[in-house]
Amino acid sequence: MARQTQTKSASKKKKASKMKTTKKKASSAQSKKKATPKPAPKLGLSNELLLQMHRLMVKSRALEERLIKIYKTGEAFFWIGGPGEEAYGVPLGLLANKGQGPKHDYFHLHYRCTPTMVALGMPMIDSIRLIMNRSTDTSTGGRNFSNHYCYPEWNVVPVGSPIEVQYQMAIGTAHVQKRHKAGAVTIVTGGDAGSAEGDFASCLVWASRPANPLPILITVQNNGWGISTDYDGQHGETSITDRGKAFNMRTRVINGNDPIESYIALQEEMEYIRKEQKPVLLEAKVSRLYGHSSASGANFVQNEDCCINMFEERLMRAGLLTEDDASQIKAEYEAEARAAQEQVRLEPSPQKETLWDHVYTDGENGDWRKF
Ligand SMILES: Cc1ncc(C[n+]2csc(CCOP(=O)(O)OP(=O)(O)O)c2C)c(N)n1
Ligand SMILES: [Mg+2]
Repeated sequence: MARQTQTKSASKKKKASKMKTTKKKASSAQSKKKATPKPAPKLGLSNELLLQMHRLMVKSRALEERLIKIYKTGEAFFWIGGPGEEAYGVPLGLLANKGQGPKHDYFHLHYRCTPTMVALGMPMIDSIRLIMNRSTDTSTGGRNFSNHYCYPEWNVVPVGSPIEVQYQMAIGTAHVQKRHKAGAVTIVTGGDAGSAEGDFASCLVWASRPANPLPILITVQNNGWGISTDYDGQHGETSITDRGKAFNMRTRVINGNDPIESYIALQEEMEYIRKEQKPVLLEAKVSRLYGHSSASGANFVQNEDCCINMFEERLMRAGLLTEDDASQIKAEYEAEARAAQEQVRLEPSPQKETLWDHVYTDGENGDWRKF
């Protein structure tokens, strides 16, 4: 009996101490939870990323507006660029696997991709050297238009002036990447009007062959215009991406004026391409904030949506940015762009001796006079 009582009381004690331990565990878990509160991201992405994207968007806009001023004051012959496409172009640059060679992503860009280049890390002065045609311009040696970038170290192949040829060329790097099996993708960008050209159709055909589909992100930045011809009069298809459906290709239309939607969509589509090694056709609806180019005046267009203004309003409502922060960031980048222009003014123009550098025919410098 005594033994029984002892056993009972021992088991009671054990139970009690077990309960205590469980309670202790629960309360320590609670206190741990309290010690490291994880605020849910207010706008779907981390606050750091949102503020990083905002800064890069403002930087890209400040650079483009400086390029326009350089043109308007007669210090450049021509301007074309991407103000209005920051909310789409910046996420595209941030999400890339940057580097040289087929194990990294390839970029076949067009002339509205300053936001992507800024997100990749291009210094402002590079773009200013290009538009001011200085020999220090690393993209073209001072011999091409603004926004015609070339960065072999980041797989940014030279931007061409004939529109859409990049869609055909992109097939080549996508083929190589597929063979390397490193999960890298080829990214090709262009405009809505240009999608009428044969190169675009060829790209859809070659990207989607069932025997060898390619890891390629085919994008169209649809601003509703081809110089002065509007979209509605030219396109029988409702969306440009509808054309991808005929090739059983994964397609997506996004609001390219929304950096959060753009980032999330691009991340999902790039992950799909890396994993499945198949193409995606993506259309981003964007604004054209300064018209086509300097050929159409390069003046601010009042009735277009401005992605930076809209993003700043959201960041302010979420308590992530104040008006003072926004004007300070803008002033900082405007000053950087102005200082870069002042430096570039002192740099030399290309000389006649270098005219045929990097031009090759049959392995020789291609002086057309000697053909
Ligand atoms: C092969 C070729 N045809 C015509 C032109 C002249 N051109 C330059 S830009 C442009 C409009 C392109 O519009 P879109 O593709 O929508 O791009 P956006 O300029 O609107 O971004 C045209 C026709 C050219 N550069 N190359
Ligand atoms: Mg267009």
